[in-house]
Amino acid sequence: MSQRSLVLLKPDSVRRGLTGEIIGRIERKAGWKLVALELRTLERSVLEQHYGEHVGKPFYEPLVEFMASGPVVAMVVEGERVIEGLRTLAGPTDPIAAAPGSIRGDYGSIVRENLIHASDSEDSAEREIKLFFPGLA
Ligand code: RTP
Ligand code: MG
Repeated sequence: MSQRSLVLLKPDSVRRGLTGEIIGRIERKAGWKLVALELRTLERSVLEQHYGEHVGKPFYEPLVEFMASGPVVAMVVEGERVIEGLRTLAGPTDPIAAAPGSIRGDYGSIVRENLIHASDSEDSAEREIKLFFPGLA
């Protein structure tokens, strides 16, 4: 089942020079490919839509501030079961709970600065791809 997922390499990934390493892991997954990729500093309005489900939570404001603090790499990845696969590759939200071998498990220690976002469902993927790459066929 071929799917598409929206991935953001968060500002900590870009600042720490980890984007090549992370993109490489994604590209090496058999049958997955990049169909869009851009380095972009996100407007608050885009982040408010992207993280709308978290409005009102205590971590919301610092999260939006962090995500706007520098450029991110936004991309769309296409391939077999890519939504579940990218969540597995990323590891759980808390990098300390994430297994070594996962991106968050290998490189993170702070919940907010957990390196990568990947769509969590087909509905989220559709909404997020429209938000970040409205022109993508
Ligand atoms: P994401 O949406 O970024 O892919 O991450 P996720 O699904 O694994 O986690 P989610 O629950 O959607 O939370 C979104 C992002 O908010 C930050 N966060 N901070 N307690 C905290 O300080 C806290 N909880 C969440 C993380 O950056 C998380 O990825
Ligand atoms: Mg999420």
